[in-house]
Parts: sequence; structure tokens; C-alpha cells
Amino acid sequence: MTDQSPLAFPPGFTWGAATAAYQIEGGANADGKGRSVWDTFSHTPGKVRGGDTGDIACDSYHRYREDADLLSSLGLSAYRFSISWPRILPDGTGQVNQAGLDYYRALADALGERGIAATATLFHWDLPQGLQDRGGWASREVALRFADYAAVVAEALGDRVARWITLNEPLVVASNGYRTGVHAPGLRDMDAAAAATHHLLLGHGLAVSALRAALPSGAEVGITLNLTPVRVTADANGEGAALERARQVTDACLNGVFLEPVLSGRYPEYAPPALLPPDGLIEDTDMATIAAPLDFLGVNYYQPVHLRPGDPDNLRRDEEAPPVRVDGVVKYRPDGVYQPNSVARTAMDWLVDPEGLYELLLRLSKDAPGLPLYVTENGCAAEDYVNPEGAVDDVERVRFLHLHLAAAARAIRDGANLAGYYVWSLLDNFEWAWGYQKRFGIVFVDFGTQRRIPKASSAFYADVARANAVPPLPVSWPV
Ligand code: IFM
Repeated sequence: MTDQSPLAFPPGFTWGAATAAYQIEGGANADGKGRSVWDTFSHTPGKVRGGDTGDIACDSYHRYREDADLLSSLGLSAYRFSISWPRILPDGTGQVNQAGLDYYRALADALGERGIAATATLFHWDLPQGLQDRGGWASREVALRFADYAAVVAEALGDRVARWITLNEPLVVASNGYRTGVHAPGLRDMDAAAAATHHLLLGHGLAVSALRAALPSGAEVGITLNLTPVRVTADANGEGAALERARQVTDACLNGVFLEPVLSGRYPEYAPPALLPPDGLIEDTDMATIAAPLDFLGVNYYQPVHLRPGDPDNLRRDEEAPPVRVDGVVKYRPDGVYQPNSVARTAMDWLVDPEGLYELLLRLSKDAPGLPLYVTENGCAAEDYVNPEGAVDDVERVRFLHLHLAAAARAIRDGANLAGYYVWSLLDNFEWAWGYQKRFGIVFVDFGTQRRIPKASSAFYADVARANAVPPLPVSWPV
């Protein structure tokens, strides 16, 4: 019989919601902000669904107090937002735009007045266009400029922001931005992607040291990686060893390329050479810089991938992701073209797999003993709409959150070092190449009027946060 008691979280557990600058702020040209690669990309015809741009988005640049009120009404203890680099340094380097710093100081103050702790991400993909014009992350110089920017922001906000994230999901930047081109800056260049991988990591390491130099003691510094459990299917008749090898390669591609350098100062053994920087690019002290000790690891979890035996001739060679091949046995792509059909999916067609979160948290607690983990993103897109009563009853998201929060609580019970959870996302927002079509918020945004309507999931999440416990799962749900 299923245990029907609530699953409690530890005292002091952080309950938060997350957003990112380009996805919610709007104010694309306000008060001296420079252009970012996403301004350029979204204004390039054919790049974003429906021609959507982040010019206005949720207009949070002007409505941040209202958004802080929303967080407060939900009783959340933390808000993860990102800082727009070109709002602070319009050209990426050089002249500081004081109005940009003032905006984030005012946002942090609005949060502080409501008892909400600020968690700031320095880079959530909106690189200043001026730096892209000098090579973007494929250029070593950008890593150095990132550290300068970190120092400027830490000086200005260090008294108001206690938790700092250097990069958000650098894997997505390197793969979608430089390898497949579906994100800004839209390059399809394996060499540039490999160089970007190294320079993102180097930028992270240099920024850690710049932040530590400028922040008061007690500030926490970490990085957020999107991490993905990799599973082989049970029907691996006689293919065990080859599939295990494929699993190791895929794990290296999806997780190890960023996780291992950050945790251990080396690139993963099983990563295909084409994904890694050539030796000449790695300078003597780089790997030690990259492995600078952290106060926490931010984990973004959405779904696992699955591998299965297959005909290598069927390997997909589409433009989205060049296949990483294990000859003669396995059909898969790094992002997992094969997924089982039998489970629920979100409006992104992503699997609903809370067990993946459980597995991931326990694995990371083993790989990085003692390092606090925060789930810095988890959530789902759903086909939300305002019903005739004026409400948004997003039962799919309530179920998704219930299952994943229960998995997180079980992981803690079984030894995972999880200190907090930030739902993605506070608001429906600009979902990159999908534009406004995909809604991830626990608060609905009517983009035409900017009216915010809290969805049913926000009430569910608020109840969990207030109780610091997740209610028992309905007995009828498969766990
Ligand atoms: O919206 C994104 C976010 O910017 C980064 N992580 C995944 C989310 C959903 O795709």
C-alpha cells in the first residue's frame, strides 16, 4: 500500500521560481541597453516561430514590482532572475550603463522588501552583439570579458544578492547556438562549438574568482547545468556491452562535457573528440581555473534520454544534432531521438519522468559529495488557456509538479544533498525558438494586455512551499 503521509522537506529548504532576462524583461532598447545576440536572432526572419521577439515579452522591466508581489503572494522564499549583460555593458565591455545596474538594484530591493532572496544568473544566453562580432564564445577574449562583467555586477549588487550563478546551461549555448544553429547566434560550426565549450567553461572559472574577490563573505557562487539521465532500454538483447558503451558516450556528451571539468578539472574520457576543444586551445592553468571550488551546483532537469539497439544505417543525420556514433549497434542522437511511447509527454513533447530527477540528484550527490544542489529549473509546458470562468486550470502542470516534488523529497530522504527548488517558470515567457507558443509559467500571461493570471499550479506550489512538504501522491497515479 502506498504511504499516505506528506513528504517533508528539510527546514530552511529554498522555495523559488526562476526566469531569465531575455525571456521576460522586454525593454529591449530601454535606458541605454545594448543589443544582444538574441535581439539580432529573433529579428532575423525564419528564426523564431511566428516571428516573435523578446522586445516586449512580459514587460517585467517595467512591471518587476507586480512580479515581486506575485512571488510574495505565493509565499516563495527566493527568485532566480538573470542579468542582461548588454543592459550593464551595452557593447559587452568598456562603458558601464548605470541605468542597467539601477534596474537590478531596484529589482533586488523590491524582492528584499518582500522577504524574497535574490538569486542572480550572470549569463542566460543574451551575449552582447558587440562581443559576438568579435567571435562570441568561440573567442577566448569573451571569457575574459565575462569575468570583467561579473566583477562590475558583483560590486554593484553584492550587498543585495547572496546567491550567484555564473552560466545557465552552457551545453545549450554551445550545441544549439554554435553547432546546430537553432538558437542565437545561429552558427553551424563544429569547431566553433568546441571552442565555445571551452571558453564558456573558462569564463565560468574566471567569473568565480572575480565574484569571490568582489562579494562579501557568505555569498554563494555556483553554475547551472542542464543534466540528463541516460538509460538503455530493457530490450537490449545481447547488446549489453555495446549499449553500455553508448550510454557512457551519450552521458559524456550530455552531462560530462560540462560537469567533469567543473567538478574535476578534466574533460570526460568518453566524449567524442569532435565535441572537445583541440589541445592548442587549452592553456596551462585553464582546467584548474575551471575547477574552482563551488558553493553549490544548480541542476536543470526536464527529462531523461533512452538508447536502444538499432540499425546504424538509420542514424539520423539531420541538422539538429550530428549523431555521435557507436558503430554497428545503436540508433540514437545525443539528444535522444528514441523515446518510449508509453509515457506522458509535455507540450514540448518531452517525457514526464520524475524518476529521472530522483536518479540525477542521487548520482550528483555521489559524484560531488558534500556539494549542495539546487534544482534551478524544473517544470513543463502545457496547452494552458483561460477558461470561461476566467481561470487557468493547468491540471497537467499540477500533476507534473506533484510528481517531481515527491521525487525530490524521496531523493533527499535517500541521501541527496538538495537544498532548494526553483520552478521553471514564474511566468509564461519567450520560449526561445518557440516564441510565445510554449507556456511554462505557473502564472499565465496574456501577452496582449500583460495581465497576469495565477494558474492552478501556482496555488499548488504555494501550498507545498508553505507546508514545506508535498502531499501524498493520489493512489491512482503510477509512481
Ligand atoms: O526556457 C528554457 C530556459 O531558458 C532554459 N532551460 C530550459 C527552459 C525550457 O526550455
